[in-house]
Amino acid sequence: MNNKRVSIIGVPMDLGQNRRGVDMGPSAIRYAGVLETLEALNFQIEDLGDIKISRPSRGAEQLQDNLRNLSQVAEGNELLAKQVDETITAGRFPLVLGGDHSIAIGSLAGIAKHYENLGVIWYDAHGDLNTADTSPSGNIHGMPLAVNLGLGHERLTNILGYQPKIKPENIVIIGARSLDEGEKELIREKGIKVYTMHEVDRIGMSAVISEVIDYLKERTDGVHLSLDLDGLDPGDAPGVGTPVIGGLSYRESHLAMEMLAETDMITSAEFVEVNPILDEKNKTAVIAVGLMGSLFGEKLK
Ligand code: 6HN
Ligand code: MN
Ligand code: MN
Ligand code: MN
Repeated sequence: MNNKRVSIIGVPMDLGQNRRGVDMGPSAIRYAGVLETLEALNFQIEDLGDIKISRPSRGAEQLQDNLRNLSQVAEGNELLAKQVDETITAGRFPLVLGGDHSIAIGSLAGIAKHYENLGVIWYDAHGDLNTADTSPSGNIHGMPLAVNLGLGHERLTNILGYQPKIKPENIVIIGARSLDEGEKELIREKGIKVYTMHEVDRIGMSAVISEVIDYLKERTDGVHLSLDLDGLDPGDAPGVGTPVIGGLSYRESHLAMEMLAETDMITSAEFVEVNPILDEKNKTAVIAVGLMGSLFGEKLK
């Protein structure tokens, strides 16, 4: 990692889905030692604390137009976008800790304005490419990648006043094994590059990441890593709200992070969906911190 100055931003967001507890993700990840790990690697760390997320009032209608908690999710993401934007303007690397994956709406809004061609690595069991029209759940954490392509409700797509945030050809999804029909259609229509579990099984993580690096290197001027812990197999990372069997192992994920570290191409990152209530003794947060260590250049693991 070229940038030695890192700002940690916690986002205790659990309103993009139905299961409570993922709002405690940032504390669990701090408790698992993120600051100590990165400081030991000689990064200069600043912890900006947590973004304020407002709660919906009790009994209020939360699902409007198939978008659960739209206004709270939009408001939280507006605050996050500003914080991330300021961090990059100050020349620092934003490391965002979730929270559910709806927070990728705010982080990418803050990041993408600083690049002509931002690349995005979406490490996830899911595509997160639904809109209110295709979503089976109404959960906004299943929509952030579509939102960043400019598809979806204006309150979400237009954060910081511009859209789209990213181009479809600059996205690579890794680890997908649970895609909804509407998402598959969008992937075909937009030509989004996807390495499903099938490709990982077939050619191995080493070849997948080499291809991803070559692909993004020639077309992007910065790369954001959006890592959903449910990309990993629930045997390794049980503390997630939407687990899908047959996922990436800790070893494969660790290798992916190491190979990315060697390229110095990652310019921002977020680790999301750690849910301590569903976890086993903070295992998933510990794994998240282990992966961050590898991404930031920890050797001999
Ligand atoms: N995530 N595709 C399903 C939905 O409800 O749209 C699951 C989404 C999961 C989202 O894990 O970030
Ligand atoms: Mn996700
Ligand atoms: Mn997921
Ligand atoms: Mn290793």
